[in-house]
Amino acid sequence: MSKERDLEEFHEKAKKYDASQIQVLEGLEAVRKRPGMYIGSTSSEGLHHLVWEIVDNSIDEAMAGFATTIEVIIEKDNSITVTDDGRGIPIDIQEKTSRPAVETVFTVLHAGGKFGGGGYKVSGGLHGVGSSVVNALSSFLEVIVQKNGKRYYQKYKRGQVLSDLETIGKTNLHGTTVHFLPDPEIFQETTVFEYKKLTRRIQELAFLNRELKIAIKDKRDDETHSPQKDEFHYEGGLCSYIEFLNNKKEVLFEDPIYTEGEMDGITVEVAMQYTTDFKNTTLSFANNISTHEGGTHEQGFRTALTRVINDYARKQKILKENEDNLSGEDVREGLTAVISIKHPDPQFEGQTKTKLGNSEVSTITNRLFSDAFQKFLLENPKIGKRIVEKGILAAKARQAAKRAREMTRKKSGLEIANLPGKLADCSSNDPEQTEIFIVEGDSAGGSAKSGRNREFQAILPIRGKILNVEKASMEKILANEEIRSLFTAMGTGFGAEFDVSKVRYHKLVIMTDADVDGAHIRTLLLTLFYRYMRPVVEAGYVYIAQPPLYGVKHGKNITYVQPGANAEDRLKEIISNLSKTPKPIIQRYKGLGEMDDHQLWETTMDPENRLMARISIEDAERANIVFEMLMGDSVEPRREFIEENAHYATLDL
Ligand code: TSJ
Repeated sequence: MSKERDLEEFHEKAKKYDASQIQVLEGLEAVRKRPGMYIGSTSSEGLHHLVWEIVDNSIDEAMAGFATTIEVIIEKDNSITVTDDGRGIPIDIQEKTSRPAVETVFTVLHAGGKFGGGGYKVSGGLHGVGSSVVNALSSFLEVIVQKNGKRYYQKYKRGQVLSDLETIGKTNLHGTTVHFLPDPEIFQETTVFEYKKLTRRIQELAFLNRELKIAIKDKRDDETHSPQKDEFHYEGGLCSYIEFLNNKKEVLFEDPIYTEGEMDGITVEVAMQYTTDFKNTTLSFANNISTHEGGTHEQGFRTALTRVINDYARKQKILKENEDNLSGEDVREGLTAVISIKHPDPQFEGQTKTKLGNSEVSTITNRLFSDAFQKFLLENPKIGKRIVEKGILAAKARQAAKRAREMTRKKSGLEIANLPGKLADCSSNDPEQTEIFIVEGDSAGGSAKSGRNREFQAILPIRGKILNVEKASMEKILANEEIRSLFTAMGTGFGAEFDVSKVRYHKLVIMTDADVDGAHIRTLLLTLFYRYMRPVVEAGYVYIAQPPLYGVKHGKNITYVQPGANAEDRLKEIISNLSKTPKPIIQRYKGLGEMDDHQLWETTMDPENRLMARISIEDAERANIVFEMLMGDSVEPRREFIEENAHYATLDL
């Protein structure tokens, strides 16, 4: 069975994660002294957290393919019982401790990595403090393991072993049962569980793991509680989740679009469906943990969604040549999507540690989803058309709203006064029409200023030298006057206040020389955008100007050779088509400074003739990697690296 082979393969891979499996042994006393350190708080939140610490282990067993059924019971006394039908926690005596493995699970604080190893783990990042913490914070905890034809039992009190592991009978069943009572000495605010709160997450787990059957039972029967139970099993998995979320909403097409794929040991699942309303609901998960703050999986999905829809709209000619691409926001209007990835080593970042950080995930999600979605659109042209038309409608509404706002908010004197002195702004203040060129060097900046169309093109010269300090740290770069000017000119604010909707130009064009230093400055700027203006990159607002490589002068005429594939062949062809007299003069442009203002306009800035490369989030991400490399110590690989990586896909605009 391929599932088993996959698992075997995975175990091999998992061995490489040895470093993360280092166990820090510490007494459970520490946990009782500072419970907040281990479970966040001792309020109702922390109390419920105990349940997830236990349930997560059963989920891990299910994700590994060994358990299918989990039951959670709130007992009459507000103790909790969790049961699964997995392999049962190992009971064999460990060499290191001379104790049964199961005892170690409950009595030794495991920091990072987990006993048993391998498999995708819920506990991979956010949790990971585990069952011993629950044990330490419980008045009592009992475990029953069923395996090898026997039933084993052990009990603990506030983390201390009460009796050795014992055999309490025979059985053909297999699985683990844990029963614990949270210690009121620790949970002084409340020890009462909320059925609803537990049920919400249990249902979510059922949506995320379609093989899983998970039940919850409330046995309490008092003034405030009556017995009740629920059972969840969704064979439709994420599609069932979408249907649940879109219940009561009008949908654009019947069945949710679903894709599932695997790459480099990372599995990616996406389900989505459009509704006729305006809201976008995107839920994302990594190893069953909700990633509220988003992250690389959402990023990869969004980029792919926007690109695939625009490509499709162009190919099908639903979007005309003279019309702009649909923005990310446009194509997400009315979208309900659930993204769920499983990763052997998820990295959680952000303020609440609910943002997925693994950079490789954005490319993988992008690729897997792109391929599947592209295929879907080709096979379902009616739905494809409906999706594109919905996006076009969203774009029109957005433009109309913007025009209305522009009417009431004309450029005020104050705004101009606040703009940086170096900036030669344009006269239009419609961001959809306007462009800002960031130009390397004052002399090229001068040519650009006099060559531009001042109606819609703004110029901000950047002094290359200041930036071109090898090993300049991001802090230094941010302290740079001209970089700050750039943020001011963009109008988006900075850091936490960053607001992409305030952007003053929808095209931000980096114009640097076609040499190593130029590539370097470009890398720095792209890194800067990637880290601090990411939404601007995601929206597809960042471009790289493509000045010509050659000019062939023949009498009064100049023919230019644009960069791209076969540039040299194209040069030869131009020359061979010219008469010998006067003799053609070939000029190779190394810097922008070699062109006068008119040439710069004609070749590089005029929307009618120019070639620009639009920067995708992946391009910017690559620049970020190059930048990291630049921060390294040796100089030569650094230079080589810049030269090798300074290629970007070109696109006719
Ligand atoms: F962690 C815990 F003790 F709190 C707990 C663990 C609680 C509950 C309700 C279930 C579990 C649990 C653990 N369910 N299934 C497992 N599986 C293992 O620990 C296990 C079994 C076999 C092997 C093996 O390699 O043979 C490895 C593992 C990790």
